[in-house]
Amino acid sequence: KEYTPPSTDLITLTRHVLNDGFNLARSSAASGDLTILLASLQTTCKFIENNVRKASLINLIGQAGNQNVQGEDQKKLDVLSNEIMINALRASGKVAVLVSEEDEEAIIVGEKQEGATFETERGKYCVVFDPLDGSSNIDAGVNIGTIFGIYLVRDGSKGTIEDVLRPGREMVAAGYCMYGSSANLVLTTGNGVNGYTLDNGIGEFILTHPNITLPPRGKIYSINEGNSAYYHEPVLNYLESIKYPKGDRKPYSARYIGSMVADVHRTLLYGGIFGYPEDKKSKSGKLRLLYEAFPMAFLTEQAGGVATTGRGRILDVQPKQIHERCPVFLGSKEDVEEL
Ligand code: AHM
Ligand code: MG
Repeated sequence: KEYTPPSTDLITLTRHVLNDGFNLARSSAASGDLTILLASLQTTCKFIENNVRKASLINLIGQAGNQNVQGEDQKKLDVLSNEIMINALRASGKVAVLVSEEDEEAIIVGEKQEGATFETERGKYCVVFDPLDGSSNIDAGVNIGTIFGIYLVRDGSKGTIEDVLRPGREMVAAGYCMYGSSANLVLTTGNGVNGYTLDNGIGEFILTHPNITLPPRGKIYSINEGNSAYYHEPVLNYLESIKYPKGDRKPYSARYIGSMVADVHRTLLYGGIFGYPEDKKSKSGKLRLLYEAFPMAFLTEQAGGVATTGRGRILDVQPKQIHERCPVFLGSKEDVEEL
């Protein structure tokens, strides 16, 4: 058999952002700043990944003993991941506003924080993030992930909450890192979607999934059907139509992990439809608009798919509050249009 040597010309995430295939035109700022910010986000993902892998060994499994702003019990890994992100992003000097799922208030960088001995330099980006999504899956070792979206502060603004209360279509970049059998960082800066896999040996994210494109139609549906008793009729009718199709179409397969990052990752790669609808119990669904729905909708559209609330384009929703929720359906164009 012929020997195929491993590549000696690796495209790392940083190299890719600096040189290849990236159009940073959507951010009118110098691209160098965004590159530094993305480098800082990469480091946080590696740091979190390292803790996720060791969690069972170093007593990081289980509850932290407090509740977050959504009234949910925080896990130790939630709290740790949040601190990792806030510290790294503040230290980057490139951010003005941070919004985390785990913190009730937005953090305005540059204001002296309680207990801090110095003021952090304020940059021109705002980062909205869920440091560790899919917390209910942590203790079972199922895939979890970090989700982030990035805005540029508005012209003339020094960084206020208004800079993040903007429709998702104004984001300049968005992505997630999935901690699964490998760590995969998937990113868009408004010019398509690329996926990178962490090579733990050299500590770099390597381009492994260039130009991720959703197939126009899939064969998988991903929704928590256990909530059917609460679903509104259009959603129930849609589910019926894919489980008992007419003509020669085959029924769809069900796949639901309960970690948005993992369910969306699979949807981006294999196609199909993912949904967390509004229902009779949860009037706006469960997922958060700013740091769950917007980044995933941005990625989906950039990969050629569609992302809707069921009433309109997710990226056009005007947020009123940083932690508000939003119904989500996203995936292959034909599937979502059919829904
Ligand atoms: P979390 O931010 O508290 O982890 O909740 C968000 C998660 C998503 O990852 C996932 O899509 C959804 O909750 C699953 O919810 P459910 O268990 O109701 O199906
Ligand atoms: Mg979460």
